[in-house]
Amino acid sequence: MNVVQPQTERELPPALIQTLTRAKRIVTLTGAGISAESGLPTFRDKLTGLWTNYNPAQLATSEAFLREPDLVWGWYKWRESQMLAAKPNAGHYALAKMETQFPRFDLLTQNVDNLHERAGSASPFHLHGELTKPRCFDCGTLNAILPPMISPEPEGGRRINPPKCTQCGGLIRPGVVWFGEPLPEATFDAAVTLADACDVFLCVGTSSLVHPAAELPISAKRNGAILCIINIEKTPLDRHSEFVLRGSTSSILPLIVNAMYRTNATWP
Ligand code: BJW
Ligand code: ZN
Repeated sequence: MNVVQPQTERELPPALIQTLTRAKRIVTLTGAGISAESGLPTFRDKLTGLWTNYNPAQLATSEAFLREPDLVWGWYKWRESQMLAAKPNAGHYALAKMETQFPRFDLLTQNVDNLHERAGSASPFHLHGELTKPRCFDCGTLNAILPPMISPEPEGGRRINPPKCTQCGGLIRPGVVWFGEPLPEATFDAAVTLADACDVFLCVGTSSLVHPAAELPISAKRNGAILCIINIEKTPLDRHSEFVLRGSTSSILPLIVNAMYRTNATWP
């Protein structure tokens, strides 16, 4: 485990840049930390995390939705309004750039905010769904008629009744994966295959506490990948990783891209 806090390109471990440049396949897994500097709260941060003020069991489970659908739908509408107002940051743009420069670069994300796409990433694998894709709780039909909520919502949301499914009358639910629910099967299977075949696995802005996503880097490592963590805090994966870069994704990812491709680009 090699822990560094790089402020400049020169402070990046040369062995990391060499490893990345030589890699045939790179897989990156992102979490809420990459969107934190776009103004979206993470989940578990002690001061600003979403779950400092809200109880996940009350909001991020199907039982909660069935018990109080208006509370849960309203909370997600508030989150959606935050996401629509947010802009991708330099970390998102750096990953989009890597994807265009690197022959085989796959992006797995636990985030539901679509900021990777808005930064130009072509087709990230959405392990925990997408907030912009609500669907029927009962029959799964995608709810295409809902316009995105762009009006600001009060902090924490308000009670809003979810719309009804036009096919079966069931409740429309947020398009995310809640605790106790399986991840989208084809997406997760593809993620496992990619993780197990990559040379380098980057874990970016995730606490690595939520399963089964947290198993992907471990599985990649078991299959011979080099692990690299980018995070402002320690994570349980650090001790398994060859490289631990301590710092914000919006500063470190651009440093890596500039070092790999010998550019001096500035990032929005
Ligand atoms: C920065 C930064 C900056 C900040 N720069 N860094 C095995 C063991 C134990 C438990 C389980 C297990 N297998 C399954 C479970 C149960 C459960 C689970 O994992 N529980 C654990 C919490 C203990 N998992 C599940 O229930 C999953 N389903 C499942 O396993 O189903 C099985 C099944 C099979 C067949 C039939 C039925 C069931 C589903 C998990 C779904 C997770 N959903 C959520 C909510 C999504 C919707 C929403 O947005 O509301 O997904 S939970 C939440 O956590 C969200 C995130 O995607 C996920 C991960 O969080 P993330 O992204 O890592 O955020 P944080 O806040 O934790 O961390 C942010 C990090 O960024 C921190 O490290 C900061 O330091 C860092 N950071 N700013 C760099 N600027
Ligand atoms: Zn339906």
